[in-house]
This record gives sequence, structure tokens and C-alpha cells, in this order.
Amino acid sequence: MTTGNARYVRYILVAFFMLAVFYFVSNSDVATLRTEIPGGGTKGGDAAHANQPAKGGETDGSSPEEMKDSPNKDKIKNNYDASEFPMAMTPNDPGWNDLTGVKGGPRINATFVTLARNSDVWEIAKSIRQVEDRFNRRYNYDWVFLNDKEFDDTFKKVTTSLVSGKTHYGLIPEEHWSFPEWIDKDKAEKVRQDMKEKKIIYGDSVSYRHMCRFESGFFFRQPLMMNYEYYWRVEPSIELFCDIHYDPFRYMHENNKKYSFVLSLYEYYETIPTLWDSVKKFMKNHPEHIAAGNSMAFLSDDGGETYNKCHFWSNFEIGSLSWLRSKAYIDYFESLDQDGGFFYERWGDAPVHSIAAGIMLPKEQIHFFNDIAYYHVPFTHCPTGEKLRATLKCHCNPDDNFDWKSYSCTSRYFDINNIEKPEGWEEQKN
Ligand SMILES: Nc1nc2c(ncn2[C@@H]2O[C@H](COP(=O)(O)OP(=O)(O)O)[C@@H](O)[C@H]2O)c(=O)[nH]1
Ligand SMILES: [Mg+2]
Repeated sequence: MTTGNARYVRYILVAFFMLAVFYFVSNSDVATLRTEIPGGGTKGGDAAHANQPAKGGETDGSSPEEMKDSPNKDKIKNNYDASEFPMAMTPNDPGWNDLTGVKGGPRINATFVTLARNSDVWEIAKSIRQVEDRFNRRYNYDWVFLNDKEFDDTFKKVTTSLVSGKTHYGLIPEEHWSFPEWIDKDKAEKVRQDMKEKKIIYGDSVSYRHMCRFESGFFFRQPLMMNYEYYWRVEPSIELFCDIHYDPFRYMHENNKKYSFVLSLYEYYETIPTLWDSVKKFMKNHPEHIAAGNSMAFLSDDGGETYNKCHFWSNFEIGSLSWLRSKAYIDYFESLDQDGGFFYERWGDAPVHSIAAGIMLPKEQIHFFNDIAYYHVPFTHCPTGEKLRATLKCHCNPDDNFDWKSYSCTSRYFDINNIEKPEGWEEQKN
């Protein structure tokens, strides 16, 4: 009898033990799941965040392990053990096919950034939807919107409803969107009249000039942008044609890239006749900012004497904000700005950024994202290679790819970097 009772007690203890194990296992599953959906699966952004400064974005020093157990923690900022969360880069890597759930693992201290007017709302809505569908719904990066006028409620509501990360709305101060005091406004007006007669695109526009100057020298030092280290510029009405299976911000960070592009071309000469003179003056005054092993051969065919007009198309950019905020870049922008070509000509931010990257970065720090398929009127970057397009579920027409056409400078980028061009590029030349 005693022996029988002892057996029952043993059975009960074993049952309790099994229950305890079951409870422990199921609870640790919940913890992991929460980790994979940062913020407990709720979306960070809402209209209530409008006009509030972004939350502190500096490296917070948390280890990936700490982050795992912290469902309220949004992001790991630049301080992590990459081997714990490998980036899915090839179809053989873990996580390649998981395009639905929110990705676990680290995030970079980065944001999307868009300059827009209230009237751009539906065109930027299209762009956001594509960026979210192809990439950001799994990564939930923030989005900063900048405007020279206050954003209205419709703009904030529509964009916040589409962005999976937090949204922030900034008003550009007047001194970043007006004529600097050294500019002769009568002279500038006469230039606009001349350009109008010559039918130069945006030639007579004052706001376009403010926009180009702002993108060249000020977007990266707006208070909202000071919280981040990398940016991805998105304009209204763009398209993304392929899935993005990894985090391009992380790629930039881990490979020490400072600037990137998907399309390049020749600038319209009439808009920049004296830009290169201004650049040469800067190079002479600031030899300390010129990088050894730079991409001068991308910009010039005669060792820097003249500009060949090649530039990266800046309506798409993923880049380092720290680089744009560096003394080198600021000295460069201020030198160009003093020369007045944003107003006396119509210097675009694309050649201004590209020349800066070309002369002040070692050439390895400029990256071409072949796998980010992109359209901004009128050019398309559709990745070369049928297999790659199928793997990335691309919906672009390869015949539209601009990369190897004669008016593109991308072939030159490959040549100066000694990178092999993808198979099939020659068939796309004409
Ligand atoms: N807030 C504001 N944004 C502008 C203005 N003009 C252009 N933009 C933005 O600046 C970027 C470039 O302008 P866009 O018209 O696309 O020029 P394009 O791409 O060179 O034809 C876009 O993101 C526009 O939404 C303006 O006057 N105010
Ligand atoms: Mg545009």
C-alpha cells in the first residue's frame, strides 16, 4: 500500500515537472515572437507624432541579447554582433524566402527622407507603398518628411497610415530656402528670363533652385535628421520593381559605404557651365579634403581639367549623413554656395553630390545597387540578368534598362572600379 502511494506521488511529481517544462517552453516562444515584431507588433507612427522631434537615435549600446528580451525597444542602433543575424544575400541564406514577417535582428540608425509639398501627397503615397511592399514592411524604418511650408493634416494622415515605421514632419527654416544675402537678385532674375527663352527645364523656376540648394547643403542638418546616421532619399512617383531581400542600410554600414546610386547620366550642360570652375577653386583651396584613390576618372576624362558631366542621379540615394555633415562636405558646399551658381545658373543637387562623392571619397566607398530596381521619370534601372530578375520577382521590362545605354555613365563606373559588368550587358547597349 505504502509502495503504491509512493508510486502515485511519483506520477504526480512527474506530471508537475512536465507541466512546468511545457509552461516554460511556451512562454519563451512568446518572448521570441515579441522580439521579432519590434514594439510588440504595433506600428510606431501616427499623426500624434507629427512635428515632434524624433526619439534619440544615437547608438544606444544595447547588445542583441538585451534587445531580444526587450519588446519595447524599437531598434538596435549600429552596435551588434552581425553574425547572430546574418543578412540574407543569396537564395541559399536563411530567411531569403521570408518576405512577410517583420525581420528580427539589428536595425541601423537610419531613415527614409522625402522633401515634398502638400500637393505631392498622392504621388508620394505611391512611392511609399512601393517602398513598403518591396522592403520596409519587414524592417519598419522611420520616415522624415520635409517641407518649406507646414504639412497639412491630409499629408500627415495619408503618409503616416502607409509608413510602417515612425513618421516625422519638419518645417524648413527660411534661411535654408531663400536667397542668401550675397546673391544679386536682379542678376538672378535676368538669368531665369534667359533660361526661359532657351526653354531650359525648370530654367525660370525660383523654387526649383531653392530645392536644389536645400538638397545640396541643408537636408542632412535639419533637426529631425540629426537623429540619424544614414538616409534613403525617396521622391514622389518613383517605382521599385524587385523585392529587396536584405537591409541596404546595413549593407552600407557594414561595408563602409558612404554614397550609393542606381542610375547615372550626363548633366544638361546649360544648367552648370561654371560648376567645374567652382569645384577646381575648392580643390585648390582645400587639398586636404581630396581623397586619395578617388573617382576623378568617373567625373573627368582629362585628369580633372574639365568635367565630363557624369553624375549619379540623386532622386535615389542611400548615403551617410555623417559624411554629408563632415567638415570636408560642408567646406565644399559653402565654397560652391558662395560662388552663386545655384541662382546664377541652375546647379542641380545631383552633380553637386556626385562631384563631392567623386573627389572626397575613396572610390570603394561609392556603391552601385544593381539589385534595387528603380524608376523615376524618364529612366529605369532594371537589373541585368534574367535569373536575378526572376529570383527577385522583378516586374520591370529589361528593355527599359538604362544602365548600358550611351547616355548612361554606369559603364564608366564599372570600368574605373575594375568591376566586371553583369552577363548580358552588351545585348542591352542599344
Ligand atoms: N516642399 C517642397 N518640395 C519641393 C518643391 N519643389 C520640388 N520639391 C520636392 O523636391 C524633389 C525634387 O523635385 P521634382 O519636382 O521631383 O524634380 P525633378 O525630379 O528634378 O523633376 C521632390 O521630392 C519634390 O517633391 C517645393 O517648392 N517645395
Ligand atoms: Mg522628381
